Amino acid sequence: MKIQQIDVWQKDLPIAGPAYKMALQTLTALDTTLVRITTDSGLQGWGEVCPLGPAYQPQHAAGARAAIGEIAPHLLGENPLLAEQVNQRMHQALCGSLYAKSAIDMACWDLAGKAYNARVCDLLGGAAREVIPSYYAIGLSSPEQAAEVAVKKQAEGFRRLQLKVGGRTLEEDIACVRKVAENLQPGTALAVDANRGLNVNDAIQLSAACQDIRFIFEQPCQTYEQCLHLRGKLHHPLWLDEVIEDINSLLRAVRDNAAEGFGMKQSRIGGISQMRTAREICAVAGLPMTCDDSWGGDLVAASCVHLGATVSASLFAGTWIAAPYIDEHYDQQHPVTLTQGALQLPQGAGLGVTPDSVRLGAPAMTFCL
Ligand code: 0XW
Ligand code: MG
Repeated sequence: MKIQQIDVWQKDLPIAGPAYKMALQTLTALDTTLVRITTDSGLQGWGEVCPLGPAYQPQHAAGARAAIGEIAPHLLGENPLLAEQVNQRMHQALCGSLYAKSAIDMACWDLAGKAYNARVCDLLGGAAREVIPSYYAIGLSSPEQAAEVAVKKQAEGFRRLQLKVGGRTLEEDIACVRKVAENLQPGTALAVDANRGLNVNDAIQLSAACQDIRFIFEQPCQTYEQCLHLRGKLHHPLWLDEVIEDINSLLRAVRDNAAEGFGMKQSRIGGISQMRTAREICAVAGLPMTCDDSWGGDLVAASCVHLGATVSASLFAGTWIAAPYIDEHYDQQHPVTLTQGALQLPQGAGLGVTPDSVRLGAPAMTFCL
């Protein structure tokens, strides 16, 4: 099998409802990139990458398309079923830009599923579950608003909530954590996620002020070193997210005993192939993880659900998807949707989601043999 053609689409993803507010970013719309690989056998595989705006991490939508444009000509004629070889060719064509490469990697896994008539989760070792627990991220808001969302989302079936903090006074953060905690049902887990928005002092003080409340403290400070400095000074398990930029940084964090868990975003580390490695590292280290991404539509969502399905129950903390903030589905017949706070594994070969290319319109770029 050979890659015959690579098509690339740009698509706007306006946020349905209020802006998505985190410590260092407020978002009202996202810009996503869809990739379709067509092979000489006629099979097609799809991928997607959607950075969380241009300032969240060293990734941005136009950069993803530019990187894919640099890489694509070097992939024509390659066998997409040889994922490792495709990744090596991508690294030979372009250094870095793992997020952009994740869309190509995803399309190769989608293709492999179609070629072997298997779901991506089955190619990854099999699904430990067919219904994958999700979690809901409560954006920066007042204590009352955050508590209201917490009550509503638990009523919808979510059993893990992530509360955004940071980028405001410590008192506001403490008040929000306490108010949400008062409204947690027994069995609902809480993650307090600063998205790097706290300094070391405030992180220590927030943990101390809320030491009577059970939560995991996710990515409190800007840098790996600042988070490492917190070790032994917090009253809560520390999870890392944004600073885990690739497999090597995950290995370093495990070696340094830097965290009790990880908020993993598949595009940041390079896609499904890399997330499979991250899953194995976390399993060996006995450290829990989420299977998320920064943003994205049905393709990203399906990829995260397939990955989440394969993480062992004792180490799986949930799969977040952006669907609650997106008004449309790429594949009307097989949308990836939330039900009772959980996600149904897409059925069908590969990702189980096939965007309607007619609705997408003309590709922004096409590369062909
Ligand atoms: C909640 N997420 C997985 C979605 C947003 O991209 C932020 C992210 C996080 O946990 O930081
Ligand atoms: Mg996070």
